[in-house]
Amino acid sequence: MILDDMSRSVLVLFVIPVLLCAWPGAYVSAEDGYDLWLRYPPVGIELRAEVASHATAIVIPATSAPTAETAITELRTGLSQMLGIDVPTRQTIVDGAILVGTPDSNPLVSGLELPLDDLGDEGYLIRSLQVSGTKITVIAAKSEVGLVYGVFGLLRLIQTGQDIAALDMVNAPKIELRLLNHWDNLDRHVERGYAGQSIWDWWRLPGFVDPRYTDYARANASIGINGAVLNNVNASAQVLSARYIAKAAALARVFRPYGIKVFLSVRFSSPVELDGLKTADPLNPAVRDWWKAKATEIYEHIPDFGGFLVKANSEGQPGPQDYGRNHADGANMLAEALDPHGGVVMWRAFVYAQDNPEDRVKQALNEFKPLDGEFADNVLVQVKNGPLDFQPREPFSPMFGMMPETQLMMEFQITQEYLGFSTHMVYLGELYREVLAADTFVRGEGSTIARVIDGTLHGYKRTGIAGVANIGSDRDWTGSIFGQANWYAFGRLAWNPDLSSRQIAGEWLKMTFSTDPEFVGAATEMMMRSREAVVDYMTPLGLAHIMGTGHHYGPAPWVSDLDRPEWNPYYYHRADSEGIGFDRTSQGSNATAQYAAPVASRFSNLETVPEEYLLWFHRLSWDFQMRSGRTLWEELLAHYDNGVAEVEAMKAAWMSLKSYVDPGRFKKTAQYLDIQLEEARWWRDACIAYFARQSGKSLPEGARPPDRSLEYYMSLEFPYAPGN
Ligand code: GCW
Repeated sequence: MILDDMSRSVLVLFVIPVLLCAWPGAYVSAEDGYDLWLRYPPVGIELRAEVASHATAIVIPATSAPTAETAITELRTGLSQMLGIDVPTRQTIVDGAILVGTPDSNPLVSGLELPLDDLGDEGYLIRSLQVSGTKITVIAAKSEVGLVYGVFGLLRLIQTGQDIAALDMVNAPKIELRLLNHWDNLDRHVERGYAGQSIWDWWRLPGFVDPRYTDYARANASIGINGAVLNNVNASAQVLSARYIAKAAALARVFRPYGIKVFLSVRFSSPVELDGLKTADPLNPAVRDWWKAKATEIYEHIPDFGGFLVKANSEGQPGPQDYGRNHADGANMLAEALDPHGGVVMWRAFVYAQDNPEDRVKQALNEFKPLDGEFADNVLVQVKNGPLDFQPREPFSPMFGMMPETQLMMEFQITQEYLGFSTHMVYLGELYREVLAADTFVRGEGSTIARVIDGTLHGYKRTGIAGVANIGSDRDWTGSIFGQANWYAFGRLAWNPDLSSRQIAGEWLKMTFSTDPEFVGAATEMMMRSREAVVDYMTPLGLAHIMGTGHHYGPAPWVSDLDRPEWNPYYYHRADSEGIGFDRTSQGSNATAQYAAPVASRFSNLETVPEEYLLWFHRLSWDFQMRSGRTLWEELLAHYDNGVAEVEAMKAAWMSLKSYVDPGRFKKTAQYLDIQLEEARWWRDACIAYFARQSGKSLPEGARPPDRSLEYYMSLEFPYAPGN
């Protein structure tokens, strides 16, 4: 049958969607997770007419700049798919139209005299209005990228089934730099990546521009992410060669209309490695000139280049200390090169040294505190959320709040290096919120981490937050369906660190699967308990860093023979017949003294320390009486058991939701939960077997003994674990 264009559009836009909606068991195409939270399934029949009456047309000027064009295309795509009609664009207002524009680009918008002053460069306003008797919805912003965010904001309301008849909202990001950090190497291996290879096909760039880059940009823009550091912080100097700058420029061209800037991780010794300079000493004039020329070269190709991320004098990376200089000398030299072009330097604070006998968790603040106030205005110091390294749970890093003269930005990890890789369901919205809501007390009560990093506590001019990406070449982007929720939650919290993690989980579920309240309720519960579950079956009561050496997969609390003391799990728990835990009170390493007095005293005092941090700060006998009345040994077991039971409950919850989820995504998640359950049991059994041996304690009455011997668990090896 040959269809003319008209009939074809009728079929595609009206008939097929209607048929599909009338047949509940059908899916538009096999779902494989590629579409993330931007699937735009047809709006339920009961809401469709209502939504359609507020989306009769999109009103835009005759010509628009590329970023506004992005906003319009996204709005049209989303609405047309959800409503099953082709929503037209036009230049004049009609009843039920959506007017999209900035006052500068559209007189219809400026004529409305909307209160846009407080929206900043990226915020938006959405309002339902009557204009001379015609009802319209306006999406307005001062800048075009604000329109992109506004469009995704309106689409989200529709996707999550909210009423759009009487809208009046303003929304602006609280943090300026909202970035993904890709730990992607130029050979496409992703350090700590569990979702396949790097999505950057470096070799074929810039000639071949994979359409996937556009989808990446769309997904990020839809949650407010506005920058991407393309390459690993363990950086190759090559990324600054002319060849690679051209490749990065090709990506920047794709991202630009979505408001996303490109950043690069740079290797401090690049002048030596790329151009044979004798030194990379930051105070050497030839070195300074080299970086200035390099910055100029980059900006010629990428005029809106964001800046550099630097890991220096950390885990073997070169840095200013190789030349007797300090972190500020290094950062400021790069900052000087970028400043004329508007770029920033993000200098990482993840430093600790093998030859430093000091407690590892104290080293970063010790090293950076004397430099407070020394960093240039376009430098941000990027701090991991905890003082150790992305554990299932850590207390917040004491750097937050303690360096008021330095612009600190947050580094979260989205990829699950220490949390079971992509096969464990762990909703990190909970972890992020726990950190952001933590109170540093540095300026009295309410001095939360969120207020440190949004700049309000210390009056920062520049603010930022970064998430180490969990994205790779897998079809579903993150190696698992529920891993997408962590990317989503990171973006939403980067935009507004005060959002509730429960609300974000609900939003994501509705957009990703179904708006059915039964589904959303049960699946939200499952996600919300998943983070505590992983803490319980891996590192309860403040334990940390007891994962397998190198790959960090599975339990290995017994490791105690590595050269670097602080790489040994034993360093962190010190379990023996006397007790367990790391004494960080004034009797021990005194790490507690790095926090503001009220926090220090809360953590130091056994009466007040939160039990979830108990063994992080205290070393206690196995018979120590816990608040539950159990001994510490019994309590530890109870947590391990609870972790396993929680995964069992998560699995059961998921199985009960089968009718709401398409077969592909359902089955994948179910299989992953089986893996998670098996591994939760492995974690429990291996840790219990080991701690029983160290303590000399037998298992309490009724406790299930480990399935295998400790020797068996200790003998396991994982030579091909990914991400290593
Ligand atoms: O978490 C550790 C990882 C390293 C990583 C390092 C860092 C990129 O095990 O793989 O290196 O932290 O954050 O620099």
